[in-house]
Amino acid sequence: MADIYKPSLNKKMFSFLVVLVSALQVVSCIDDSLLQCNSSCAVYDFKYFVDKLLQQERELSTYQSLTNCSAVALQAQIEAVEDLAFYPPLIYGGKKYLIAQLFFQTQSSRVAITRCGAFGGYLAEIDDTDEYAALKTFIDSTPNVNMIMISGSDAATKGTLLFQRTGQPVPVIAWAPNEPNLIEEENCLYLWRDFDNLMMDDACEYIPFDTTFMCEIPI
Ligand SMILES: [Ca+2]
Ligand SMILES: [Ca+2]
Repeated sequence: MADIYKPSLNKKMFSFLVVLVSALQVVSCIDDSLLQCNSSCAVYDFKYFVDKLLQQERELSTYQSLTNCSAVALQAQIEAVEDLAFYPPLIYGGKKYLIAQLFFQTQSSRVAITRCGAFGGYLAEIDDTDEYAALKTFIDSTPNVNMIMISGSDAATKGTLLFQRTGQPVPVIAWAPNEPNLIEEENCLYLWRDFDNLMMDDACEYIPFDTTFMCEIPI
């Protein structure tokens, strides 16, 4: 029987567990009253999300060694978690783009980068105007979101945006009206749906209600 095990699978399993732990940490910080949420407020249905993760953790624990079948099953489990945590994806240019559902948002660009990495990617990097146009259409088709964190930070030098992953300059800039503010703590780059998905700078460590992040994952 052909051996379909790949070295990256162990990494993916580890990444999955990172996501699991992150999600449980999020839940551990929320008020108990939110756990009473039911399907009438699905956006914050943490209990459903946690139950699914725990169920999948139990199934993962049965994989003492990776056989052909369990490797396929594990990939299916990872994709199931992806479906829970993100809105339906965009496939463009050999990449998968994922916008985190609002209950999976984070209050830190560092955590957002970790969560994208857990799924094999990074904060979305707009490399050219075609990619930017595709992402604008994608955001317009995604419900409930307004500000979407993408890759880009000027924490090192105010006014000079660099991709966090590579340190390279952000090549496409299209500011929304009155942006960038260049306020000291506004070091991260966002797309702003209310302004035709033009760009704004805002804080990396504070995310209001309708803000989330977008991952880009090579496929
Ligand atoms: Ca890109
Ligand atoms: Ca700003």
